[in-house]
Amino acid sequence: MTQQGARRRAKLCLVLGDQLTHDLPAIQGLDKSVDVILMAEVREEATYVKHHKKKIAFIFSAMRHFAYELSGKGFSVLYRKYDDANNKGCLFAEVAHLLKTRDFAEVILTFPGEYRLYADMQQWQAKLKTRVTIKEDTRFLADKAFFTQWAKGKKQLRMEYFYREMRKKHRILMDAEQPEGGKWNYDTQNRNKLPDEVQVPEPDKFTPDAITEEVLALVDEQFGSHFGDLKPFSFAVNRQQALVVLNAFIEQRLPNFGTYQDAMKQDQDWLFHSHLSFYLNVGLLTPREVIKAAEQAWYINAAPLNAVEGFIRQILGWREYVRGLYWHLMPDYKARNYLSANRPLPDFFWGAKTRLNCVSECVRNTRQNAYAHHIQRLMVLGNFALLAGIDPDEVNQWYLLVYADAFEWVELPNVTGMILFADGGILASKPYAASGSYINKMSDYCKHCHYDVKQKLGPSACPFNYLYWNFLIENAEHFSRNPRMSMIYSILEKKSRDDKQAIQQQSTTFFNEINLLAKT
Ligand code: FAD
Ligand code: DLZ
Ligand code: SF4
Repeated sequence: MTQQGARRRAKLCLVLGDQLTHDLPAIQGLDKSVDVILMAEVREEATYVKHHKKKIAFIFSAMRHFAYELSGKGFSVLYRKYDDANNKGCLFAEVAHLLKTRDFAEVILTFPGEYRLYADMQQWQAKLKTRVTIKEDTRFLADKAFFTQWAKGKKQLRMEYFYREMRKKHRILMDAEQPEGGKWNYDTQNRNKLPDEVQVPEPDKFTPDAITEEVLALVDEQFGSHFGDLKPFSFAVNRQQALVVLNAFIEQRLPNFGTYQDAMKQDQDWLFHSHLSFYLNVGLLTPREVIKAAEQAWYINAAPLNAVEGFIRQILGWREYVRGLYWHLMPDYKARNYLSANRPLPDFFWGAKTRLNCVSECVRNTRQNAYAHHIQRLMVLGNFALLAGIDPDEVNQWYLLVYADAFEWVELPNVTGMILFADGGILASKPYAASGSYINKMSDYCKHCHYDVKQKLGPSACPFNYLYWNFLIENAEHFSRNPRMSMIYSILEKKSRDDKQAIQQQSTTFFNEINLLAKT
């Protein structure tokens, strides 16, 4: 009852699958006695790309657990399951249907994570003939206006400088006006291979409860043609479990996070990474609490500065930066293809056999877990997509659907900007291109490979070796004058014409046979 004694007209609050946070802006200020929260599992969100089965199961199960928690707190929650007979198939239709059946004064939303949905939501008020309010998503530490202000007048938008501003603004790892330890960045200490004798802690696994089991059966039935293994399923699906993962990371993995951040190892899918991106991106954890937990570990001497700074940089720096960049540059950003790359994605990205052991391992990890760690995404799969000149649309679609942490605000800048250089250098000052020797330096993959990483040309040569030089030759017009690439182009200059021709010939043969090789 309002002060006047009359019941005020209800608000309808829509909570999306990646907005599972109790103090979400749209939920704050709701009146439990009148307002209604709607959550809906819908075909449009589950199939606009054919998400990995595990990703759909994770999101649906986390949504259902969150809806129960909201009900337990006294909210009136309407939850539409995917297989409800009345399911309308898309978020707009679910909202429109409710407005027809009940009287609502306003629809309240939190800013979505993808431009396509934001563009759609901007039409809702006119179409629904009801006030629609979209609230800023305050779970991020940099709002869109802050990023725009920072970007204003800058020719280059480098993450490192944004990150320093964020450290100062939020007073993270700061000693008065100086960075703790005297340096902003400790990456030079973070490039070690993982020695055999170092034991990697087992990641936390959660046994599916009745809610998750029901979702697993649903996903098995409805999304059988989607990529990826549904089982075993052991993700955290509620905040309490996500906090267990966070605490275990801080205690068991964070101390080694920095040192082995770039390492890769055969059959080791999780290493010393945090595996928190799933939970951060759907809202079960907030970036603030994760950053604070890591910072605290340094202050109590539970983890070294290279690890803590390196980890915090990923969240306070990269995560906030890519989101800022996304909203600053969309929708044009999505259409970028600076290098005019146009090859189709090879079959082995979908699990067909390949002799490239590093690629095969990273795709296996991705298929089984809907996860791969950063260096696998960047320096194996991403590096291959860059060197092979794969069409950015195809690469973006693949990354968006295969990873359980993938939403366009974070996926697109990492693919278009970081791995493909398709934005022409807005995100990166030079392409992350590398030959087989980088992969050999950071992993043991080459030991298990059909190819020989030491050979540059010939049938046994590691394809990354000749594809790397081929990439530099083919894209000389774009990169030969880049000061950060002058050394590598001077080495290329010294190669004979015959050598360059041989590199190009073997690369052409490789591309011609790319899907045939997969079958042998
Ligand atoms: P950790 O290595 O433990 O890092 C800690 C946290 O830092 C992550 O949980 C994540 O929140 C953040 N982070 C680290 N690197 C980045 C980055 N480059 N951009 C944004 N946040 C970062 N991350 C996603 O969350 N979703 C994606 O769809 C996604 N797509 C990617 C695509 C490509 C091509 C590349 C190169 C990277 C992508 N990343 C993406 C970034 C990064 O690979 C993942 O965040 C990370 O592997 C998740 O595992 P983790 O939680 O164990 O990360
Ligand atoms: C990813 C996803 C999936 C698979 N399914 C749903 C869904 O059924 N209902 C929903 O509200 N959200 C889902 N999501 C998350 C949305 O796609 C996500 O909110 C938007 O892409 C914006 O980031
Ligand atoms: Fe990958 Fe080349 Fe090493 Fe094989 S030899 S694992 S293809 S880098």
